[in-house]
Amino acid sequence: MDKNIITVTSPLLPDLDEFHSLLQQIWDNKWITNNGSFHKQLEQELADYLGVSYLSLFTNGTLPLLTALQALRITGEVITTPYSFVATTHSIWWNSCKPVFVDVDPATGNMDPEKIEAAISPKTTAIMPVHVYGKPCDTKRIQEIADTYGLKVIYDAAHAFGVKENGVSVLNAGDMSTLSFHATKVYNTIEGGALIVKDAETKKRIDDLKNFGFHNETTVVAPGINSKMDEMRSAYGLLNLKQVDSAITARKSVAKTYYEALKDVKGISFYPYLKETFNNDNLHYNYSYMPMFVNAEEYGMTRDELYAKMKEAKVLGRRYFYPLISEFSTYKGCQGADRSNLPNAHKMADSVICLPMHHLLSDADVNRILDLIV
Ligand code: T4K
Repeated sequence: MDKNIITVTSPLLPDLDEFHSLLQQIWDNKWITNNGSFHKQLEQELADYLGVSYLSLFTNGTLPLLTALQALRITGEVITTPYSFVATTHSIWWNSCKPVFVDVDPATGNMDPEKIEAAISPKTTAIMPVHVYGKPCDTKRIQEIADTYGLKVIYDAAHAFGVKENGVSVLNAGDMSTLSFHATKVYNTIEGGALIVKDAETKKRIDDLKNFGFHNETTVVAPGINSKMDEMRSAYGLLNLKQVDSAITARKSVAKTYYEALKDVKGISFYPYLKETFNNDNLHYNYSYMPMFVNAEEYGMTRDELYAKMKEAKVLGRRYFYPLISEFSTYKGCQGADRSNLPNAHKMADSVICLPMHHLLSDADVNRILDLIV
C-alpha cells in the first residue's frame, strides 16, 4: 500500500518472533482448534483483564450477537438504534425478529432511553443498545425500563473493549454483552469476538451453541452454530493483550492533540464527553474512534466536501455511521425507521467523520491531518 496514505485505523500487531514461538507450540501439539489450550488461556486472561466473570470466545463480533438472541430465545420485536454498524440489526433479522428503531441522544450517539417506552409493543421482548464509539449507554435507566416491562437487554459492546465506569466494566450491564476483535478494533485477534454472560450455566450453554449445540460427544442440545476461535488467533490474541494498554495510551494522546487543535474551530465539534475523558478517574475510556462533527454553515464546507478533500490528500477518514441502518432497503419499512422519528441520528450520520485514530499515528501524521481541517 502507498506509504503516504493515512488510514482510519491500523491493526495492533504482535511481535512476529513471539508469535512464531507460539505457533511452534501449536505445531508441536498438533491441536489447532476446538477449545485448545491457547483458547482456554485467552478466555481466562480476557475475563480477568476486562473484569467480567464469564466470557466465551467467538470467531467474530457478529456471531455472538446472533447467539445471544438465540440463547435468550428472543422473538417478536427488538428495540435498537439506527446509529451503528449493520451487524447489530442484521443479528436481529437473522433471528427472524423485527428491529424497532429509536432515536439517539445527541450528546452521546447512544440510544436515548427516554424514547424506548414509546416503542414498546406487546411483541417487544428485548432491547439491543450499542455503546457507540465505546461510550457507555445509560445502562441504569435502560435496565429500569427493561425490568418494568420484562424485557431482556443485550448490549452490542463491539466498541467498548476495556471501558470501565467507576472501576466496573461496562460489559457487566444487561443480560449479555458482545465484543468484536476485528482487525480494525482497539484490540484484535484478526477476526474474533466474545459473548459475556452472568453465570457458569449460561456460559456452558453458549459454549454448546457455538459448537453446533454439542453438549458432549453424542448429545446435541440445540440447533447451534460453528463459531469457535482457533488456536492461531487465540495465541495472537494473548500477545496483543500484553500491549493493548500502551496502544490505548497512545490513542488517548492522539485524541488530546486533535481536541486541543480543533476545539475552537468554528463549525467543528466533538461529543461533549470527549473532553471529560481526559481527566476523569470514573471513566476508563478506550478512544476506539475519533468522531468529529461538521456544521456546514458554520464551517463553510459540507462534511462530504471535507471528506473528499481529505481523501484527495490521502487521509482516509470514514463516515461511521452513514448511512443510518434504517436507511438500508431491508430496514426502511421497519417500525421507527421513518426519518421524522430519527432526527438526532440523521443529523449525526450526515455530519460525522471519524478521523484516523490508532496507536501508530505520529505527530507528523496528526499535523498533516489537522492542516487539512483547520
Ligand atoms: N457491532 C458493531 C457496533 C460493530 O461496529 C461491528 C463491526 C460489529 C458489531 C461486528 O463485528 P465483526 O463481525 O466485524 O467482528 C469495519 C469492520 O470490518 C467492522 O468490524 C467494524 N464493526 C466496522 C465499524 O468497520 P470496514 O468495512 O469499514 O473496514 P475496512 O476493511 O474498510 O477497514 C477500514 C480501514 O482499516 C482500512 O482503510 C485500513 C485499515 N485496515 C483494515 C484491515 C481489515 C488495516 O490497516 N488492516 C486490515 O487488515 O468495516
